[in-house]
Amino acid sequence: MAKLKKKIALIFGITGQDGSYLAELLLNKNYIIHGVKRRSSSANTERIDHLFDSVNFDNKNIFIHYGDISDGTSTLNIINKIKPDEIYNLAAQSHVRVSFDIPEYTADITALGALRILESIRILNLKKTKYYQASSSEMYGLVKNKNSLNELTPFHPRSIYGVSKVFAYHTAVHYREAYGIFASNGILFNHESPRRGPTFVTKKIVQGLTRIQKGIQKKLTLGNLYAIRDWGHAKDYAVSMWKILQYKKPDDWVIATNKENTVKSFINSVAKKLSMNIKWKGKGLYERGVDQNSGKIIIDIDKKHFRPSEVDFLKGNYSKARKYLKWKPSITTEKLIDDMIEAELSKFD
Ligand code: NAP
Ligand code: G4F
Repeated sequence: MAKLKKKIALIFGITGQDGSYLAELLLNKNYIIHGVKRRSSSANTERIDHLFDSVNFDNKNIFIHYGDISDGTSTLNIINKIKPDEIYNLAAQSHVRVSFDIPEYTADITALGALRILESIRILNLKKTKYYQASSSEMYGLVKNKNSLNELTPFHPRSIYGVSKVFAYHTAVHYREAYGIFASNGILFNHESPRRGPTFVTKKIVQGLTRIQKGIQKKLTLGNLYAIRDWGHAKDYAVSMWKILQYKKPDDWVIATNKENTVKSFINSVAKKLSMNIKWKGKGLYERGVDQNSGKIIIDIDKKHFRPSEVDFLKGNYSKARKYLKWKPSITTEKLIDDMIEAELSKFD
């Protein structure tokens, strides 16, 4: 019997949270993976180092290339060399708060980076290459009606990160319509994991409270405690990315859990699991979380962590993905928190 040709995937953003889970998934599906890594002064490959372990993964199936999506020539050259079956564009300046400090850079990477990849596919006339765009619930921004958001809800971004993601979203739709490229958007709501970057709120909370419990940190300083988010697990969301590119036609898909939590309720859940009893006092910038066991203030607020314009509410309706992609989240927020706490505690073993 003829051997089936292995599929080739190219992942921009392979060193990030999602890139690492996606690479694991695709290696297990017998893909050949190419990942693009930008140059940095330290290795910055902690999330993918285990993939080169020849016992668990066949390390002949994964290759890393230096590149940067701010550099159109290198992007085109990599795509030309590999001619992948699937391109996953997960690369971005992905921190919303930081996008207020470096708006031009954020737009260059998060918006124009997507354009550079899609232009490369067009110029190289790669008819069979499918493109996945990591779109974001941050595109919804100012939500008027606090119902679950779906593929038809209008966008009103509240940061240059959100504006850039809207550009990249429409660029993918445009290349689909104008040039017939298989370009799909996954509109992913917040997803977290033990591999989440340390300045995103869930990881900051889990890491901070764990360290406070272990006596190596005194206080956790946060911003807006009342934003509502729909938090899923990155491992589940990597599966959705792959399913989106296996669907019979390119399309746009909301991926979410359809559950809502405030930042404060997330803190309370983490604290409870760590057997910490936090009592809340004060309001606004003077709100404090007091540890009932020690009587000490362990959480306070600093206005530097607020954004000039906030996204107050995000909850996603993933019915379309459930119906057509047969995708649904398998990991609850509670289990996500357990996973994140376990990973933090294991650092003390
Ligand atoms: P992440 O951990 O911040 O990873 C971003 C990746 O992009 C990293 O590998 C990063 O490389 C790479 N990157 C940044 N600038 C680059 C450049 N100029 N050229 C090439 N690569 C570059 O983000 P994530 O949470 O995995 O998210 C993946 C994607 O989904 C992002 O596009 C994000 O905006 C989007 N998204 C995320 C969520 C979420 O809740 N996590 C929700 C919706 C959409 P370094 O490792 O060198 O920094
Ligand atoms: O964890 P966050 O920084 O995530 P945010 O802004 O929702 O963005 C994440 O999800 C998007 C999907 O909707 C992605 F596209 C994006 O790439 C990123 O992964 O903040 C969550 C909420 C915000 O309302 C923020 O104001 O937590 C609030 N918050 C309160 N204190 C804080 C803090 N956020 C951070 N990062 N740090 C704080 O101290």
